[in-house]
Amino acid sequence: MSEIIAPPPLSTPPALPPAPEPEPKTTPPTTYKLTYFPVKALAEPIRFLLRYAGVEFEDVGITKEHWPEIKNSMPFGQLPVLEMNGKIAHQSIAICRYLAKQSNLMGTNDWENLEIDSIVDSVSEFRQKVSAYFIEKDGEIRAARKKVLVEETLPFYMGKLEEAAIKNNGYLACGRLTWADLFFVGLLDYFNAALETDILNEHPRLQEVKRNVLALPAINEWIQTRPESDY
Ligand SMILES: N[C@@H](CCC(=O)N[C@@H](CS)C(=O)NCC(=O)O)C(=O)O
Repeated sequence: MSEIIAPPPLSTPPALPPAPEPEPKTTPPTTYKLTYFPVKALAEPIRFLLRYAGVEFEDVGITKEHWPEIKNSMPFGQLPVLEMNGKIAHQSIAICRYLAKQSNLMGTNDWENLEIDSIVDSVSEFRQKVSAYFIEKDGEIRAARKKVLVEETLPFYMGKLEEAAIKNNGYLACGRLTWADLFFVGLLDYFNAALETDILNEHPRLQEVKRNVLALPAINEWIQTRPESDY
């Protein structure tokens, strides 16, 4: 009988190098480019919302001279527009609402969102009446429009908004901070410049709305560092 030769002991196979970790799937951050004229006006609520969301954005100010060259390339021939990763959005209120959704500044149900939208639409309605005066070139028409604005339109809208601020405890809707507050306060410099007065003078609860918004750290920092402009 032949001698059974035991097989050599199995040596422990060398440890395989660890499988490479799968590349983490990171979505590149959205790039934001806001295009408007070099003023606050309709773009300022958008800037407030971008700052509140803590995102960096390119802020492009088109001069009056340059505007005719690019007007026709804009979705509805107007500014502001916000480009997000190259996709272009227009209509300032729609843009604000979109940004508010990313920042938890919406209502918590359809009724609350209706409340917010109603305030924003009322502020926008007032803004359009102010603009109709502000952009008018004819001196007589301008004077007539200003008289109506100062004596009727302004007290009416500010009175109604003051009531909203009383009801909502220093905010304009839902009893807490929403994008309606940032929208309104973002437009205040434009209103004050156009009407040459502090439109909140006689409205203490609207002054509180303003204080509440300006006390937000991101907005406060923006106000300190934003470029100077007339309105
Ligand atoms: N409803 C639009 C209004 C935009 C608008 O009126 N834009 C003005 C400047 S505030 C404009 O682009 N004017 C130049 C033009 O119409 O050629 C919005 O809210 O974005």
